[in-house]
Amino acid sequence: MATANKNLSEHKANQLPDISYKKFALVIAEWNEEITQALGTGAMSTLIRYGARKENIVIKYVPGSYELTLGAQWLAQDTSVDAVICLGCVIQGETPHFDYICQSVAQGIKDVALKYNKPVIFGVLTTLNLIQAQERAGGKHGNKGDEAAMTAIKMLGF
Ligand code: DLZ
Repeated sequence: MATANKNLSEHKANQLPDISYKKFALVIAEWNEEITQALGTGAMSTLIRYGARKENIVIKYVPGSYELTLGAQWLAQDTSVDAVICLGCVIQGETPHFDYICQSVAQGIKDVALKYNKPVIFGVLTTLNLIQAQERAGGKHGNKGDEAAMTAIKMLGF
């Protein structure tokens, strides 16, 4: 699933909606904290850069990516929240644990989006090693937290 030549942060001029009164909720996994904090910083700076107000952005933490789904559900059920952005980093280990977590969180986030009928964005890195994660959390492949925030903004303009 290569992403060369594709970056979700790209957008056409005047394509984005006014988000100055939109409320965003970030739910961030603490596992692989160095990476997820970088994703969070990227997401925050993109939201602010495109017009969100700091006081309209809530940040919550969960222990690991597996818990992102429930965290997202708790945030999405608040009718004042317009979009939820889930940020995590799952790195493959020696056991099939990786597959179970990735599968669960991807399905779970989709389920929450459909249940609450609002954007719930999958900003979860699923990488083979730490280097791949670093490359996508402010390294040579950009910052996927930034892209997750931009995806939320674009969905609010749907
Ligand atoms: C247990 C676990 C492992 C092995 N690896 C990761 C990981 O790479 N990334 C991540 O976000 N979380 C990991 N976790 C923790 C699980 O997501 C979860 O928090 C625990 O299984 C408790 O439900």
